[in-house]
Parts: sequence; C-alpha cells; structure tokens
Amino acid sequence: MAKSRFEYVRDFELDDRCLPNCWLVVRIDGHSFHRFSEIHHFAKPNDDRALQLMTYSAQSVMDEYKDIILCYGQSDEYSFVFKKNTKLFCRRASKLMTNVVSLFTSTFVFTWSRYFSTQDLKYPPSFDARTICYPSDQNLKDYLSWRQADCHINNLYNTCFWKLVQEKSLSPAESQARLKGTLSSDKNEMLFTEFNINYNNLPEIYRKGTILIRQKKNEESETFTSITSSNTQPKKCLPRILTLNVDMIANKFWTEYSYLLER
Ligand code: DGT
Ligand code: MG
Ligand code: MG
Ligand code: MG
Ligand code: MG
Repeated sequence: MAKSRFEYVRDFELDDRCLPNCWLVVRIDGHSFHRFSEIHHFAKPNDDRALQLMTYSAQSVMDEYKDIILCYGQSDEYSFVFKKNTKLFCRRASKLMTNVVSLFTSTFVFTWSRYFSTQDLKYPPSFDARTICYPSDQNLKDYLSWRQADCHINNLYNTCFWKLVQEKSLSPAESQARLKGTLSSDKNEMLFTEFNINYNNLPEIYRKGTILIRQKKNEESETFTSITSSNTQPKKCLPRILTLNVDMIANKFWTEYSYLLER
C-alpha cells in the first residue's frame, strides 16, 4: 500500500510495550465513586448490587481475554492479572488497559438494570485504568495482598463509621473524629462492645473482596460439559470461573491454587 506523506506522524507514538516475562496487572477504579455511590443511593458501607455488578463486569472481561489468570475486586476497583508471557496487544500497556477498562465500563452500564432494578442510572459512570508490570511471583502476591489489606482496612473503618452515624446518630464529622487515631483492635472492640458485632463474622465478601480464577485444567474435564434444558447434547463450556472470597495474604491460597502461577 502506498504511503502518504502524512505517514511520518506515526513516529510520534511512543513504544509502551511492557517488559517481557513479567506479570501484567491492569487495575481499573471508579471515577469519583464517592459521588456516584451517593447519587445512586448505594447501601452503606457495602451495596450488594454494586458488588455483584462489578464482579459480573469483571467476569465479562475475563471471558473475553483468556490470558487473564486472576481478577481481584473490592469497592469500586478491579485488578486483572495477565499471564507472564501474554502476547496480547504485543504487551502494549495502553492497548491492554484501554480494552479492559472500556469493556468493563460498557458491561457495567449495559447490565446495570439487571442488578439495580429499582434504581435508574443517572449519568454515565467512568473508570480509570493503569497497567503495572511485576517481575517476580512475590511482587505479584504482595500487590494482591496490598489490595486485600486495603479492602480490610477500609471495610473495618467504614463499618464503624456508618454504625456510629446510623445507630448512634453521630454526624459524619463526629463519627470521623471519634475514629481518628484508633487502631484496628480499638475498632474491633468498639463493634463488639457498642454494637454487638463480631467483625470476623461479617460476610467474607465485604472483608476479603472477590477473587475470580479459572478452574484447573484437569478439574475442568470432569465438569467441562453442561446439559442445557433446551438441548440434551452436552454443551462445550469454557473453563469454569470460580468466585472466591478468601484470604490471599497467607500462603494457604497460593499453595491450594499453585497452578495459577505455573508456567
Ligand atoms: P477517585 O477514584 O479518585 O476518582 O475517587 P473515588 O471517589 O472513586 O474514591 P475511591 O476510589 O478512593 O473510593 C471509592 C468510593 O466509592 C468511596 O467513597 C466509597 C464508594 N463506594 C464503593 N463501593 C461502595 C459501596 O458498596 N457502598 C457505598 N456506600 N459506597 C461505596
Ligand atoms: Mg482515588
Ligand atoms: Mg474510585
Ligand atoms: Mg477505589
Ligand atoms: Mg483499529
């Protein structure tokens, strides 16, 4: 094909291919979800509809991009881990994150009414995205531990904050002042003595966030087929995606699902 004289402008595009042999993580995060959650009357501190819609949207991304080995979500964010040797989009950071975040966002909007049946979507939400390269397995585990620790810290704080506002009639400012400088142990104690809540008994989805992984290959073969009601022929399914709300900080998870980091 003949080149036009304008072709040279291509040279202004920067090469943003990620380093080889590194885990690639794309994290998306809701833009101004403090406002979005207020306007859409999200339950406080955790809205099950919102959490389910986030996870459904993440699952649609995982369905589309087979090189994603694990997703982790909490609050208004989701992280997508691509296998170390992925060749997707020539490992270009901008291609990876824009394709992930736009599919995530369009699915979020497209599917909104399924989860929020009594709440209209008032304006189009958006999400930011970044791509990060992690050279070692330990770096990747530490990244995921960091996000999960963030989930726990925020959830403990928010649980206390909203209990004080909703059940002790403190103003948001008073509740904030009351919690200022408190340690985790103080917050656990407050929940127990003042609200009769054992924090560790709250649903794991709130305390741990949500992990999506693919079932191990040889486990798939046994559960790989499903019979649909309209058709008695076994239907070929994709490797099943497991949804977990478990701890990833201790080694147990990585021992149990060691195949995730293999190859
Ligand atoms: P950003 O990310 O810098 O554009 O700003 P935000 O406002 O999105 O801040 P971020 O991402 O640090 O915090 C997430 C906000 O979303 C936070 O204000 C709490 C809110 N949010 C997320 N999930 C829920 C939920 O299930 N219920 C309620 N009530 N709020 C939620
Ligand atoms: Mg932020
Ligand atoms: Mg946000
Ligand atoms: Mg966030
Ligand atoms: Mg094109």
